[in-house]
Amino acid sequence: MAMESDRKFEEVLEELGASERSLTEEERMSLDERGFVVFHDVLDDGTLCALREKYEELMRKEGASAGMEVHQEQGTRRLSDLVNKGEVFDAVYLHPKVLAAARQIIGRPFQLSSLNARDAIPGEGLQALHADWGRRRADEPYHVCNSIWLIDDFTEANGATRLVPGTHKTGDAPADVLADPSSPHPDEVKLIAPAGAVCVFNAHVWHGGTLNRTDRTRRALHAYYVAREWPQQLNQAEYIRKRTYDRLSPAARYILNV
Ligand SMILES: O=C(O)CCC(=O)C(=O)O
Repeated sequence: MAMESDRKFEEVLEELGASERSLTEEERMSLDERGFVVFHDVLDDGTLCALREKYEELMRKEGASAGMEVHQEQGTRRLSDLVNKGEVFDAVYLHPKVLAAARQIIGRPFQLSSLNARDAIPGEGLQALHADWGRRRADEPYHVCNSIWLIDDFTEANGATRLVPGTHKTGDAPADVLADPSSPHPDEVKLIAPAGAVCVFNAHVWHGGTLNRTDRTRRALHAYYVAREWPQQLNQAEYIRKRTYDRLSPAARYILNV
């Protein structure tokens, strides 16, 4: 018999439009086998424009403290706690297809862990391959799912994220098994797609930002989810602002765990 918490979770997803039918068989298979899937044209031009404007407005407003609620990183601009920084972000972390993919990966009730932004500035951005979780035993379920929302085109040259397909199944942390996790990996693939696409990935997959060799920045949002029994990257209940809480539906509040 389904537990009460599972039933509630299923109701919430249904209410937010995420159901069995949200993903094709091929998309489900890609998530299981490769560990990621790319959805194209998720953001229309108007939304992209609004997101870019808000992104730059927040960068101007927050200056040197931008990103500090979660993480600041040399050579990048980062923003955190976007749940509370604009209604335009609601449709990102509550997107039905993304929630359906997170369900497929995590397989049990989950919550938003954090909603952040990252862009690699020209000449910067190379990250070591990493997973967003430590080592995982073979009998452990997957705990985390991440999604990268392309606010600019991701190209071969501008610091597109690399992912190593299938590595979620190894349970290994790249730093433990690779001589140099910053070097190119023979099996890595780059996320090359136009702005408006979203890559949802099993966050146990080895991945990382690459070097931006262009003269323009490369912006992305990261909506990150974690199984409900684990702490969030940003404690949403601690950070939630009244005006955010008031505009959200009970289902959205459930995803935030507020
Ligand atoms: O922005 C990217 O390309 C990936 C970022 C990432 O994996 C991280 O910051 O942990």
